[in-house]
Amino acid sequence: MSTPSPELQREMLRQMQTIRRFEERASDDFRAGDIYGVVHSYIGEEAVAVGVCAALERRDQIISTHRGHGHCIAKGADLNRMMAELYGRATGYCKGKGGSMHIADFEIGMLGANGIVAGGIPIVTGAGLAAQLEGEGRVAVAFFGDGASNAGPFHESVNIAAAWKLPMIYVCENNLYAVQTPAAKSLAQPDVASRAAGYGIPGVVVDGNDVLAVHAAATAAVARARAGDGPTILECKTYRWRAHTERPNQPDSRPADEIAAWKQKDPIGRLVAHLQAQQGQLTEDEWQAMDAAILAAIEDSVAFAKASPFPTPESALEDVFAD
Ligand SMILES: Cc1ncc(C[n+]2csc(CCOP(=O)(O)OP(=O)(O)O)c2C)c(N)n1
Ligand SMILES: [Mg+2]
Repeated sequence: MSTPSPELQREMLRQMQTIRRFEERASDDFRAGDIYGVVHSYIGEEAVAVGVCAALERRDQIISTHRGHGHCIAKGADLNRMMAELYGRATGYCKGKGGSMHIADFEIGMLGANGIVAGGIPIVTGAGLAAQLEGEGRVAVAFFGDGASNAGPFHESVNIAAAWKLPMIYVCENNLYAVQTPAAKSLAQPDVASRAAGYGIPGVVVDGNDVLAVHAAATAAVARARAGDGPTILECKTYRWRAHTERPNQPDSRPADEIAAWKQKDPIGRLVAHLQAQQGQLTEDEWQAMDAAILAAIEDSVAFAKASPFPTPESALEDVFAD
């Protein structure tokens, strides 16, 4: 397993903690009524987005899901524009008209979140085809859940990507549930990655709460895609700590002891412990300072959002591409 440099490990820690602090604030502000639409928290799953995106270059492209803030942050999105979008302000990524599930930033290769389960997978497979036709070695990555893996667009996309050897990585975030439905009740086989055999491509299962393991597996899949050898299914076993959405009445029937057990496998705590166990790589003071800087950046993003205007009523008819 390739081990990333201490600098890259600290950067991955910083990104995971940024996602966690962003999500904590987004949940609080949504419950306070300051954020519109809905918020799906990525807390507990941070190692997947960060481990995969750390294996990518800026020019590589990703697509996200309804639970998309983590992917945006890991690909380098601007926190101010993200928070402003959640706050429905004109300075947001979609000028305040999209909200949490529609953040995109083509400049950094983030092709968008998507409120349609499995809806992003064919879109980013098209990006993989474009990358192949351009021939410059870019790769494309689909993030999607265990629930999405049971939808037709997943199978159609993987089939054509395998047949045409597209430079794709299909990253399944298997957090064991689709809303309230346990994966054990909806998947014919426990591992989504085992389906890769049906398409003649590699299927890899990895501990999705171990950012170093995710990064190593993603690095291998990216190398394969860049070399023209085609797609990989990378299944990351993980867990969301919070209910499906942040709505106050959101049901959550998952067993309390199961939630508690997964919190013991905290991806952030694990990397902190790993770095601190190696002399000089992260002192307690450095970790506290890193967290304080992240909290300050989140606070700044909220101040930016609150100081920004709402979109004008007339702007509702701008940026409309069909009527
Ligand atoms: C086509 C479609 N069907 C149903 C829904 C409602 N829905 C939103 S999220 C979700 C579950 C998705 O589960 P999974 O893919 O495992 O992602 P997770 O929420 O666990 O990250 C469902 C059914 C939807 N948004 N789109
Ligand atoms: Mg799921």
